[in-house]
Amino acid sequence: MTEHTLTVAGVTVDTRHWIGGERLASAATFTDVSPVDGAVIGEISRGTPQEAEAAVAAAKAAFPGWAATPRAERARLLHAVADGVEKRLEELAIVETTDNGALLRSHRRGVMPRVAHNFRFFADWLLTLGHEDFETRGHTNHVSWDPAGPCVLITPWNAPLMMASWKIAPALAAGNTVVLKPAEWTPLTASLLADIAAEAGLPAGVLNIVQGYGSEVGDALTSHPDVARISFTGSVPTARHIAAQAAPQLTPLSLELGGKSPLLVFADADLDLAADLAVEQYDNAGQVCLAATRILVEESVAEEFTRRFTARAARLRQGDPRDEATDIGPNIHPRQLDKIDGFVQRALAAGARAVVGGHRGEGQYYEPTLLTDVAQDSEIVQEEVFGPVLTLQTFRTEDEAVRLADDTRFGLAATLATGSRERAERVTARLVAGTVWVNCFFVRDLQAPFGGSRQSGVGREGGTWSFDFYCDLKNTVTAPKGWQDH
Ligand code: TXE
Repeated sequence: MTEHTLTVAGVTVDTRHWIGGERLASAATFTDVSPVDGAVIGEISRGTPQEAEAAVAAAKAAFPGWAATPRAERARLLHAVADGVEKRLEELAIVETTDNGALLRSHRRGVMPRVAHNFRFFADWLLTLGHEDFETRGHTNHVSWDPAGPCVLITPWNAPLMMASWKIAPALAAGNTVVLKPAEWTPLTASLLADIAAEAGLPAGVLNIVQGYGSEVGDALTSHPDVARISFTGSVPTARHIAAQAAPQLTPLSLELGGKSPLLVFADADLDLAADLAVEQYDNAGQVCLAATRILVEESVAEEFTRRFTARAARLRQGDPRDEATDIGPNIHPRQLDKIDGFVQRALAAGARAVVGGHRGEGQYYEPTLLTDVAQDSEIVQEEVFGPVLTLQTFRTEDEAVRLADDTRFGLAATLATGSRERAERVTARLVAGTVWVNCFFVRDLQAPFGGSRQSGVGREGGTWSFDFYCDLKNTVTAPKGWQDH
């Protein structure tokens, strides 16, 4: 360990920013704490507006060179980043688990392979990105995808490297340069990614990372006139603030925000599958924007569904996320835990009944919880808890199910459990949601659009939609004749 590094499970992590291909330390630091056991991991450079400014300047300086780099070369470098992620997969997995408390087994087998895949996917897509030509009155209209410029990417703590790669890969593939601001609760894997990118040969200034608090470095990034795009994943209030900062420059925004998604269980469903889908919503201790946290069950099967759900919930093992046998780890921060418990205790005081859980666990753990006897307009049904807390309501008709499912200010996702294809098609067509899962959950092809409606977000990413966002589309109209050269 040196003054500017720390060690997590034998892995050395640089605690400084990564700007213009160099490490840069701030005068001040903030303390990174592990949610696994509350232990201090170390001190991280606490960015200032000056460092944010330096990062944007580095991204701006690197932009012309990177934008002019042939696509095949950009794709090769992104594949080299993916190679580095795969080579250091075990290290990334243990560091991420220590930093954010999500399960090591998920990081090893699901999340980190997906991080590498994000880089490969957008590298390959770049090579297929075509040009389109139209003709009008003999004039060709040639549509091209130009890189937009420096992009600011702001990521949350619930899936730190996953979210970072989901934004960095398409932004860089499109020929943009990037300033990443990771969440202050989970700064570590972004720093490892800087090492990986440098080893892969990514030119200096193409990827820059500023650590620190959103409230301290955020405005300098999001109000900067040289920033061409802002992509943000996080909370609705922060999104509103960022949108206001970006408004004077009219900087295009991609916002992926919270959710309060429903799981609709119809009487014709396979109830074992429905119960499996319901307990799956406790994944990552409920800190998943897509989680179907409102279970809506047809009244005639509610009792049987609840019986099967509680049996499964009782078998869940809560504990150290580094242990392969653990199903539910800790929540990210004492502040989040207070927030979760506040929601639950207010709901109980308002007359809700805890079918499962309803309390804090040891340390930074919250018991998996299922609340019933909740009103549709109550806080617990309307607000995102972001913890292992589900509600259960019943319905009698399909109309009622759709009405309850749709009655929030969010529109991120919905999950249906039904044995009827016709019903699935009917209900899906009526729901407002960016993603609908039918008898499954969480599976998603990267070619498909991802994002939310209403206050769950603005815009879609994935496949061609990512390139739509990270590119300036240009139409060049050329006259049929008049050339002087030969
Ligand atoms: O989010 P913030 P918080 C929801 C979830 C959670 C709640 C609060 O309901 O309980 O948000 O979490 C950066 N300018 N989600 O407070 O503040 C911040 O540093 C620029 C859902 O952690 O939105 C971090 O990098 N950036 C969600 C990022 O924004 C700013 C994931 C997210 O933090 C900033 C996370 C500013 N002024 C929380 N202020 C999802 N959609 O998955 C903060 N940030």
